[in-house]
Amino acid sequence: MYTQALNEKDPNAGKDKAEDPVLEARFQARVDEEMRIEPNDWMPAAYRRTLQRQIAQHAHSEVIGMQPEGNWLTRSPSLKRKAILLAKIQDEAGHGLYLYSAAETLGISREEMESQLLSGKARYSSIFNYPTLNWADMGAIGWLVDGAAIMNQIPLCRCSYGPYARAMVRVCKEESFHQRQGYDIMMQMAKGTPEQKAMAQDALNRTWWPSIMMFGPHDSDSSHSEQSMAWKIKRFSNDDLRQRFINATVPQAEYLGLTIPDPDLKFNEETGNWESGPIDWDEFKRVLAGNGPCNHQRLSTRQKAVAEGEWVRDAAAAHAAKVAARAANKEEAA
Ligand code: FAQ
Repeated sequence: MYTQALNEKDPNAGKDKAEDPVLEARFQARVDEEMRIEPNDWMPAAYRRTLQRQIAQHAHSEVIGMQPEGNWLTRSPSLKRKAILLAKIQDEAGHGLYLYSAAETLGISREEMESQLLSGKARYSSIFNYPTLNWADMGAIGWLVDGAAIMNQIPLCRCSYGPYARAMVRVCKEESFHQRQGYDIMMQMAKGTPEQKAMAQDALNRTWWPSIMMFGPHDSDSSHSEQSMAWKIKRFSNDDLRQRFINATVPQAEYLGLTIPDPDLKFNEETGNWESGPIDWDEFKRVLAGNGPCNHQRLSTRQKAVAEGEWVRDAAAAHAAKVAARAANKEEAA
């Protein structure tokens, strides 16, 4: 998947001295010329750290993000819906693996990332700390959460770091299917019985603001945006992408006949933007600090799954060792 085998090692790689002005200028010039940075290239230590953090956070989000949907697998309303949901959740596991692999090319091991997640030290997207209370939540997650993810991740296909950018191409294609299946659920519910429509509205009411927060703090409070944009890790600011998402989503809610739970939402004729009311950043900070409605549950479920899967990993490793030993014996005998 990655081309580092073809990418000859830069003799300066590994000597990540951010203070080396010559190497740093050469690096920035490559970024400015839209050339991709590959694992064997020299890069500033802070660039490496930023990507390790962002990609790991992204991978953890995919992995933890399976839980709110897994909650509905056994209660899907039909076999077809169950098969679709199962496929979506499997895609998310795949995205997690892709992303952990991309982060590993930056010199951090998967074990280290996993232990950061399990210890509660690593972040994952705030959206996944909310409960999924009715079936329409599966629709709202696909429509809004995957919709926000696509808005954020399409520009990441042009991220300056090659392995992350390439991983994003497939991820975005799959997110696009996820978004459409979510909107399809919403359409069926919103055009269904009054009770179904009420469930769809309830799911929208609960998912709207957390999905708006997925884009991160306002630009003025975003600690990483300016540098990440200069490095072309990010192509658009948090507020820009949030605005694009709101503009795309408001007409979709109208088509469903649902109301966005923002009494201050208004269309600005001059800018062509749907302007949102104030975002509750105190809630965002609470969730980031580990005090959202499901933080504890989501982390402990993951910790339990890792602990309970230990014997499977041990058995697989023992089997692989036996196969390797047998092959080595055969080679010796021949
Ligand atoms: N939640 O300076 P910024 C998905 C943190 S995948 C938690 O603006 P940055 C698929 C940020 O890390 C969803 N933490 O940071 C799916 C930083 O932390 P620090 C995940 C957040 O990195 C669908 C601090 O706040 N997507 O949904 C959040 O430049 C359905 C300061 O913020 C990605 O990760 C947040 N919402 O921009 C799966 C995409 N926002 O350094 C299952 C890649 C910010 O203080 C079901 N990531 N923080 O520890 C990104 O594009 C960026 O990392 C941003 C944040 C835009 C999220």
